[in-house]
Amino acid sequence: MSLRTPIAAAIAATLLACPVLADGIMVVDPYARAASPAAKSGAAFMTLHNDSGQDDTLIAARTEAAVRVELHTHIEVSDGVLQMTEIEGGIALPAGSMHHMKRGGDHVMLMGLTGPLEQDATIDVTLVFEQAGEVVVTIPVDNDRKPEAGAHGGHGH
Ligand SMILES: [Cu+2]
Repeated sequence: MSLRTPIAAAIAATLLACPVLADGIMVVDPYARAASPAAKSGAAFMTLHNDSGQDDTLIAARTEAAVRVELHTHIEVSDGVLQMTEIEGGIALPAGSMHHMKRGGDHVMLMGLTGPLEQDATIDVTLVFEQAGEVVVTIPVDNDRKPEAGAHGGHGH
């Protein structure tokens, strides 16, 4: 048995258990999922906390798991019909605020997956903030996650 695997797993577990903290930006409870098992696209969801004391904006994201990454939200185009659209100017994070990305709402869109998003694998996603700069988040793949599971549980801030 290789020594490297358990150590890597332990490090990954530590990263997953704790919110990512970089210059007061916290990323809580991130997960990613494919749109469907054969889909070429997927999305990542998380809650962002800005405890940095200054206004910030999530302006972009990228990952090796997808050719193109966009910050999306859903708008209602007609009665009950939702359509995804890119968020112009990024996701604003005023000082002291939190932003909850969730299914049917804002999300990090992964377009042109470079491989299948396999259950319990992780992907590294680089979030680019106007002030805090680049923050790399290790995001577990959870294709089984129900839309609102965990939204009100877990970390309290
Ligand atoms: Cu989208």
